[in-house]
Amino acid sequence: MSYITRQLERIKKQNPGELEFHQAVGEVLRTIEPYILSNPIYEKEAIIERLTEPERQIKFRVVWMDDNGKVHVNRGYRVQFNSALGPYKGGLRFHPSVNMGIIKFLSFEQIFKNALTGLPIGGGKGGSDFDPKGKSDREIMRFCQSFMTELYRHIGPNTDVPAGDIGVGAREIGYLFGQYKKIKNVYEGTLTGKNLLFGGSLARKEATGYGLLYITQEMLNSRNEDINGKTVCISGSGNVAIYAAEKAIAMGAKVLTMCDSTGWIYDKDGVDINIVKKIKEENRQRISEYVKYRKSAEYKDGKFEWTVPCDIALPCATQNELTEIGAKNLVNNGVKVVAEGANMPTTAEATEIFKENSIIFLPGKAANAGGVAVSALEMSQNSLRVAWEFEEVDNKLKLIMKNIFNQISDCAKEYGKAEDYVMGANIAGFKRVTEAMIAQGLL
Ligand code: NDP
Ligand code: 2IT
Repeated sequence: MSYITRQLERIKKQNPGELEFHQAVGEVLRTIEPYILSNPIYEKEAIIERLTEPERQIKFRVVWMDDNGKVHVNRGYRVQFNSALGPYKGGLRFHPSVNMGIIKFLSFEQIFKNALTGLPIGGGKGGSDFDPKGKSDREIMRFCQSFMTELYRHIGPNTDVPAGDIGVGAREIGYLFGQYKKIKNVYEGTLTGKNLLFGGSLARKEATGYGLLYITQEMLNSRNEDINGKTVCISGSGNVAIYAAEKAIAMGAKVLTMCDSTGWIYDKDGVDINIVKKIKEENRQRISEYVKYRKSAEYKDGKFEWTVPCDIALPCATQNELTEIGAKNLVNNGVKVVAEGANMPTTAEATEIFKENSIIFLPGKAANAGGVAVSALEMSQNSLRVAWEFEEVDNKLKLIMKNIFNQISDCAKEYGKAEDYVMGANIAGFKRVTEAMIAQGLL
């Protein structure tokens, strides 16, 4: 049995029931297996054992009271996975599906993603099984305050810097920041994605979606192609999806679909992103509202299965949303590119279908790294006590996404499969992190 097979079996045994974590580790280790096996130093240094064991896992009780005086208890999590390259860095997710396996998979992915940005950030992730849907502003505030009343002791600008993810945006970050400041009596950038009034960075809100389009354009450039004139299907209608759509439209593409967890819209004339922003960002409504504003659009209840023909597919909602069914629909309809805005949105089976059909596939840990990259730029601005202009941050983001594409593409070429960006991203991220780990000794 190879070193990798033994490790994968151990990981399953030692982390029972953590399916998404098994999946994320399996995907990384299998794609880089030949590379690891041809470099005996990794086994000698027990690198896989160390890389797959979080430095620290925190799990805590969060008690809060709703507007009717009823008391609720939720679980809070923070997984501080790897600090070889910098303070733990990664978002907080508030969603009823959250459990330790999901936070561990996200945190594990974050290690490699953050390494690819080239910026000094380690990997971490946290969250809660709290469901923000249907809660009042005050309830959200009380939950965030209670969550931070435990989390504050584990984080800090040089230790661990959380940010947003599903269910956590600028409003939640504001409440979390306020409570952190009150308890610690320090005004410091220990969270990113903040309001511009208290240390937030211009272009952070847009960064993940914009970055996704920058790297997609970079990849198309390398093939003498362009986004201009292409059709794009997007899933999700949250932070990542909205700014991916905005940038795709600005680059001359036509966005045909968006969705949420209740249903999806198809606008044959192209999605009007200002309507989506109004519905989602301002009114916090369901995507079904969209058809009230646009005659060219239709709404369908239920899961979006990528049935609308397009050149480029951008899954931007959640993990394992793009299954075999969706992959077959995309392939049959002639999709050319799939780029992941969400974290691990494509199942292993669906990824295989894209591979078999030579569909260009940009994995999330490279393609959605723009968000965390601008978070790292927010940390820099906070340390310097400066605020850069939008254009300056946006230009840095473009450069970072270009560098990421070059790294994963060069790495894919070097290890023999020029178009295999999954392998390219995994090897490039792995090399950076493990080199730092080895240089820092046995930890
Ligand atoms: P948001 O909460 O802003 O939006 C999430 C979107 O996905 C909503 O439209 C939501 O619909 C939909 N969604 C969530 N869960 C499900 C589900 N189980 N089934 C169907 N639809 C679902 O989150 P973000 O846009 O920030 O995050 C989206 C993805 O991008 C996640 O995978 C996240 O980890 C990843 N990501 C986010 C980054 C960021 O900077 N925010 C950076 C890099 C990656 P509904 O409202 O109905 O729940
Ligand atoms: O998955 C991710 O990269 C994020 N949710 C953003 C993390 C961050 O620290 O900005």
